Parts: sequence; structure tokens; C-alpha cells
Amino acid sequence: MAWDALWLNLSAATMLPGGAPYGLVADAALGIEGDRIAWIGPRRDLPGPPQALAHRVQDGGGFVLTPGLIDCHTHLVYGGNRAREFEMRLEGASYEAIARAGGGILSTVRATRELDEDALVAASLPRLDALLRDGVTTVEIKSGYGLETATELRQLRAARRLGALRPVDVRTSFLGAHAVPPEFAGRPDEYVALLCAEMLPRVAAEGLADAVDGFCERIAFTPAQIARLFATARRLGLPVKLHAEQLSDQGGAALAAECGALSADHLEYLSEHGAATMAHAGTVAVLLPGAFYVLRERQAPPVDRLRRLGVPIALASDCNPGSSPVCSLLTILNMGCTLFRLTPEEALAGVTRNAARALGLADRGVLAAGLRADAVLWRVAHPAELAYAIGLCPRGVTICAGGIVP
Ligand code: DI6
Ligand code: FE
Repeated sequence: MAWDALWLNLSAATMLPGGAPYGLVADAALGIEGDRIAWIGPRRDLPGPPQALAHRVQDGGGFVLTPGLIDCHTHLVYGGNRAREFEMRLEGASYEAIARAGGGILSTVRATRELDEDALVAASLPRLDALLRDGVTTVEIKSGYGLETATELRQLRAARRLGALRPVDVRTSFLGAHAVPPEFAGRPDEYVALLCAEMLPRVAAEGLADAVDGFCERIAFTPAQIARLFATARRLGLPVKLHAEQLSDQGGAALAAECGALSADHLEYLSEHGAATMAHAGTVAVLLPGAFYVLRERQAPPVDRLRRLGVPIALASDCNPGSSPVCSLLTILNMGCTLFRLTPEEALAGVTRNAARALGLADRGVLAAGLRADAVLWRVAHPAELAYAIGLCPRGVTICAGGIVP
């Protein structure tokens, strides 16, 4: 019995907690069998001579190996763009004011409803390819630009198709509760009733979503409306997560945590009570510095509070046409450090170990035997370099589910 591949001469940032920084193992070896990690550890502990252990032996050049990167929060399937709104914000309009005037998310809803599935896939592929260039091997993609059954289903199908077209594992979230659609203007409760009675059950029946998400905010849905949505999700056996406390403190994070949410995301206005409830429930804090940067927010999420309470922190691109037209997870690592004062190690844990947890995936996010063989070999000598440089992609080789990505 031999492994398919054995990599030698690695500096392995396993991201396993509790030991060396980054879980670093010097002069490491990695054995791969099928889509799994068969073995990882110091080379001197290998159970035999390399040539006898694997069909293929490869040299890692002494470079850094990390888990494959996980972008656990994106809205990358959509039509059109919002460059005009970018200009309007530079002229002084606020994100909230543009949304209230029928622009914002609703402008992307209009553009997305016009595209068929092929066109949605074609529009979204360049964004996915940009993320893959940065070593992403798992990506979460939300719906939420349809706000009607047919278009929401089409977005989710397009997302699943992207995962078949590229070497990446796509996880989907149903975000029908992203905004109140124009057809229901002034009648949000009726829209939430439709979400619960028709849209979400249909999505669940077709197996198109791995989780249910919502936007709890003054310009979106109240905690009471989100609670109804989450009750339906629970009945259908789907995990939940929530956009919470992005622009104001609505108490969304505590609600999400009380519902056992995988994550609460954004969190600029997170209260002590919200953070404590998250800590108690084990809900991951997904921070989105791209939106903070693009909207020129002033209040950063309470990172010290999250640290003190032991809330796991993830980082994601939030790739979307309005608040975060960002298609680079390495840039997000830098923003997490520069804007939110995360350490490079915390930032890297945020796109590996904690991002996996935010998606409820126990089979990835660290380098350990038995887990999915998702890894990236970077042409760097130390993992801090990944968060440090901007616009330089030092990716050498990506391994996704055991296969080398061309
Ligand atoms: N918060 C955000 O930052 C994105 N969605 C959300 O709930 C923005 C989406 C957009 O502006 O299109
Ligand atoms: Fe988002």
C-alpha cells in the first residue's frame, strides 16, 4: 500500500492550535492518498524511505505549506456592477441613502433577474477565478440578488455549477432575506411569510442550500422577522448564519447565537452581550474588512472583546458588487491586520481553521491526517508574508481534494 504523493522539504503551517505559532512544523513531509491527507509531520518521523511510501515524491523547495484557503462569505454570483454608486458615494451619498432610494442591493437585483443561468455563470467565473488565484479551495456563495423564487434558485444553481467547472468546493447559502424586494415595498412581514412558506422550503427540497442567511439591519429585516426565518430553517434541518451589526446594533448577533448559528458576520456594532452570547454558543465571528474599507466605516468590530471572550474569528472577502467588490482573499488578510489589528497568525486562522468552522466543516481548515487534502504551497519563507504584501500573489501550487490544480 503506497500513497499517491509524498511532498518533502516543506515548512508546514498546519494551523493546529495550542503548539508552535501557525502550528509550524519545520522540515515537514505530507503524504496524500486519494482526496485525503494520509500523513503529515516532521520528515524524520516518516514511517519509511520516501520512495517506498509513495508513487510520486515531490520537493517543496523549503517553502511554506498552509491549508487551502477558505472564503466563508461571498455574494459572487450576480449580474451587472455598481461602479456608478461608487461614484455617487465619492460625491457624498451614503450606502444607506442609496439603498433607501432604491439603489444598492435592489439595483443588483434588477440586473440579476435579467440573466439566465448561463449568463450568471459567465458573469461570475472571473470573480471565482480571481479568488482561486489566491489559493482558495473552498468558497461559500450566497443567493440574495433574486428575492423571488425563480431567480434565487437560479443563483444557487449557478453557484453549484461554478463548483463543477473549477477545482473548488462550493458551499451555498440561501439569502432570500437580503432585502425587501420592490414587489413587497412597505410589506416586509408578507415577504418573510413568503420566504418561510414557499421560497425556503423549495430551496431545501431541491437541496440547493447548505445554510440559511439573512440581513438584520434597519434597511433590511428586524430580529423578529429573522427569528421567523430561522425557525423555518430549523424545521427544514438547515443551519443558520446572519449578517448582523454591520451598520447599527440591532441585537442580531445574540439572536443568531441563541439560534445556534454557525456564524454572525460583519459585527462592527457588536455589543458586549452579543459577543458573550456568541462565545457561549460557539458562534464564529466572521469579519469583513473589505466592506469596512469600501464603505469607509469608522467603527471597527470589537476585536479585543472577541479575543477576551474567546470567540473564534474568521475573515472573508464578502465579494459583492456594492460594499465589497473585492476578489482577493490575500488582500483581505492584509486588511484584517491593517484595519482591524489582527495578527498575521489570527488572519491566517481566519481564512483556514475558523473559516471552516464558520461553514460547519470539520474535515478541513488545518493540516492533519484524515482530513481533506486541500493545501497551498507558497513561495514564501514565513507565513506572515501572506498577510504582509499587497497585490503580490506568491502562490506556488494549490492542492484541492488531493489533486494538483493546474
Ligand atoms: N451586507 C453587505 O455588506 C452586503 N450584503 C449585506 O447584507 C452588501 C450587498 C450589496 O451591497 O449588494
Ligand atoms: Fe455579505
